[in-house]
This record gives sequence, C-alpha cells and structure tokens, in this order.
Amino acid sequence: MVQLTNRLTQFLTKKKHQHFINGTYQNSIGEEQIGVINPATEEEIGQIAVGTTEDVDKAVLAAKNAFHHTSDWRKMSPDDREKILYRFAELIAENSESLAQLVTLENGKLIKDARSSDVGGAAKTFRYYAGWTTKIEGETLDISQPQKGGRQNFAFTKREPIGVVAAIVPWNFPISIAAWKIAPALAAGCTVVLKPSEETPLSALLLAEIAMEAGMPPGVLNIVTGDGRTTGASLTAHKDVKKITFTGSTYTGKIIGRAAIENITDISLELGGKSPAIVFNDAPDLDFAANGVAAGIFRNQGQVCVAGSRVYIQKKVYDKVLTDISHAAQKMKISHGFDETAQLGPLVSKSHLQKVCKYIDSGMEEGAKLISGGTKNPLDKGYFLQPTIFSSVDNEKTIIREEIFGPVLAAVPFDDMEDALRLANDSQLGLAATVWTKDISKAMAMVNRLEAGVVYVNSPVRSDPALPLGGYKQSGIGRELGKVGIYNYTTLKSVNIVY
Ligand code: TXE
Repeated sequence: MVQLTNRLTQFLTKKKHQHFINGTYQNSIGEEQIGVINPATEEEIGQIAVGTTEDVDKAVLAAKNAFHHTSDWRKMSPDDREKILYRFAELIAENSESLAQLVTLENGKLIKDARSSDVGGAAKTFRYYAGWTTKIEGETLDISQPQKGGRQNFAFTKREPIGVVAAIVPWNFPISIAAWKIAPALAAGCTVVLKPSEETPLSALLLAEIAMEAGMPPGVLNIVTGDGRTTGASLTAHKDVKKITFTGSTYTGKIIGRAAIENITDISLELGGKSPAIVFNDAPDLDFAANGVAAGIFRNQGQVCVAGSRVYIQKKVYDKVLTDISHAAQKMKISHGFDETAQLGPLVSKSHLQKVCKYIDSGMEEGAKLISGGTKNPLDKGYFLQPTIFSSVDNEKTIIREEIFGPVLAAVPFDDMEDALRLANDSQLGLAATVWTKDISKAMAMVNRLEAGVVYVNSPVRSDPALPLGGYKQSGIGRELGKVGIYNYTTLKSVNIVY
C-alpha cells in the first residue's frame, strides 16, 4: 500500500481549496463549491471554489500585468526563462510522488501511470520547452518592392509572444495535458490562466505551488478552479485573453470556438477521437499486435484521446487476434490505483461510468456481439468497469461511431487494404490510427491515406514532447507539442527596413 507523502498530507488538510492568482492562494469571490471525489472510494478529498467572472477577471489581470509590466516575463532573456522552466521541470520530478499520488486520488488512475505518464510526462515537456526559449526564430526575406534612389529593402519576420493564454484542460491526464499548454506558452514569453477540469483540479494547484518554488514570477501562471459553464465560459469570453488552448470534447470545443470568434481570439482545439487500429494478416507477430491493440484501448481505463477504440482485423486472422485481445483483457487485474499490481483502475466519475455503461447497453441493443467484459461494477465501491470487447459485422453501430472514452473496444473484420481504409476513414473524427503489418509498402500506403493527425505503425500511440499531436476533421484545429507547439503561442510581425 502506498503511503501518502508529507507534502500531500499537508496539502490535503486544507479542505476548501482557493484559486492560485498572482503567486498566492486567493479566496473566491463566489460561494459555490464543488466536491472532488476519489473515484476508487467515492469519498470526498476536498472542495474547490467555482470561479466567478470576477475571479477570472482577477486572474487575467494578474497574467496581463505579468506579461506587460510587473514580472518582465516577456522581456526576460530567453536564457533566464530557460533556467526557470528547467528548474520547474526538476522540481516536478523531485515532487513526483506527491503529484502522482494526488493525480491518483482525484482521477483514480494507476499510480504507476500517474508517475510515468502524468508527472514524468509533464517534467519531460517542461524540459523540452525550456530548451526552446533560446530557439525561437524569424526569417529574412528577399522581397521585390522597388525603392527610389537606390534604396534597398531589409525584410524580416519576428515572432512575438501572443499575450495572455487561457488554457482549459480535461481530467484524463490532468498534469501532462496542462504541461503541453503551459510549457510552450511560458517558453514563448506568454503568461497563463489555467482552468483545470472540475473532476481533477487539485494537482494543478500543487503544480502552481511548485512553479513558485522554481522562481516563476507571480502572475505568470494562475489557476482558477471551477466548472465549464461558469468559470470556463468567463475565461474564454475574456477580451484580454489572446489565445485559447483547449483539450476536451468536440461538443465543448464547438462552444469555445464560438466564444473565441466573438473576440477574434486565436484558438487551438484538441478534441475527441475514435481512432482505428488496423491489423493485417501479415502483422509482425499476432500476439504482439493483439497485446498492442489491448494496451492501446485499455491504458488509463480507455480514457485517452488517442485510444484505439475500433479495431479492424483482416478476415484470415480475425478469430485468432480477437481471442488474443480478449485473453489480454480478461487477465487484467482490476483494483484501486494505489494497488501497485493493478492493471485497470476506476473510471473518473459516477456520471462518466454511467455514460460508458449506456454505450455498452446500446452495443447489446444494436446487435453487436459481446466477446468479453461488460460487467458494470466488479468491486464493491468505486467506478470500476471490466474491459469490454464487442464484435460487429458492420461499421454502423453507435459504439463504433461515437467516442466512448472508456475501456470498450469494438472489432470489425475486413477483406483487404481498400476495405480497411474505407472503414477506418468512415468517421467524423480523425485524431489517430495504428497499423499493424510487416510490409513497409503497405504501411506507407496506409500512412499516406489514413485521415488521422497521428499514425503509428506496429505500436500503440504514445506521446512525446517532440512529436506534434492533433487531429483531422472534428478532432481539432492546430497541433500541440514539437516545434509547432511553441509557435502556437507566438504571433508573427513582418518588418521591412528601407535603407
Ligand atoms: O469534457 P468537456 P468532459 C471527451 C470524452 C468525454 C467527454 C465529456 O468523450 O466522455 O469529452 O467529458 C471545460 N466553456 N473528452 O465533460 O466538457 C471543463 O470544465 C469553457 C475527450 O469532461 O470537454 C473541462 O475543464 N470550458 C478529451 C474541459 O472543458 C468548458 C478529454 C473539458 O470538459 C465549457 C476529455 C465551456 N462552455 C473528454 N464546458 C480528449 N480529447 O482527450 C466545459 N468546459
């Protein structure tokens, strides 16, 4: 059993958490509170304030002042910004256990995943973007404008930080997705107001404390807690916000998109996915492919934007691969996140469990064949669900068309490459895809023709700070991570000096 760290024990003694604005905790102007529930025990671990428009105003003002005046964040030399971001990465790693335990408490996920994907991922992202502070470049351009009297042009572009960034993040990877936004924004010289998900808000507050310990000037990173309807909506409608960066559902992405266009605010959206895994007869090793497909859907209880939630298997190997995937699923140990031997933890909340169960019911009602799992609550307490696999002969069922965001996989057989492409691309969403084959020509043909922002061959999709992530179609607008990830937070100025 995992022992809570002293730092976390201390943090949790505060039952009612405040916003983190201008370098300190500040009381909310509103009275409304939301309880944060441990999904494994169904017990409340603390409460957060629902940030009002006034709270959001305070946070945006702090960020605006830090951008323009008080902290000189944007004017600080890139090298000095790099040192602070690098120190932040080191302190995240030093506080790894406290942060990971808090993520497990509020999200339910396995502690080993919280340590590696969430906290490890966040530290890596801050290290990666710390290095980028000194590498932001413009271009010199040879333009053709005629000038009188033998004068000449010297034209160039420069990249400037865009301003105050509103970052709105979901609950599935509370710290690492926050880092995907905060790290490049701060590296570019922007300041940030982050609104974490109301399901998993506490780890963001602890992260902000650690940012201060790393020497981040007050106002550079602010956290306003609350729901989407009140706090999120106020933040995305704020006129002093110059960039909105959002990860979450396609439904909410459209609402935020409308708010952004009202003020002509720049926006990046990383939205839902219904990503196909395509297993050919000539997959390198069928057990390896089956285990890879299982890992691709059941990791983090299937609550992953790039989860491979539809598997298309070529007919000759359909039965074998499906049987192997269900064996892998049936062997998974379901337990609470602090059980170091667990392989599947609870879903994030009661309402999310209910939503996922409704999809399972719809799968049965629409005639998909249940291959494995489907049991709603294998343990006494907590929002647990068995890893569930359906088989379907067509691509039309709701479980194949809509994002479920839980440990539910739907399998469909296919004839040949054209058939696989037709089935895989037949979706409104286009975030990711995986292809399993030994044949490099076939793999490349699939890479070229799949309508997906990320394609992995012979591996489940993973994230890396250097590799851009984002979607085709209704899976989003823009890309985060990598070099393009930092340019999201800059704006381009074109200059011509006539001399
Ligand atoms: O997401 P929302 P929810 C998908 C997944 C899941 C579904 C619903 O299918 O089942 O979305 O999850 C804030 N203005 N993904 O309800 O609503 C909200 O407070 C401003 C996929 O959690 O998108 C939270 O901080 N903000 C996804 C964040 O948006 C608003 C990850 C995400 O909430 C708002 C999560 C508003 N009007 C869910 N309404 C992925 N791509 O990884 C809500 N929010």
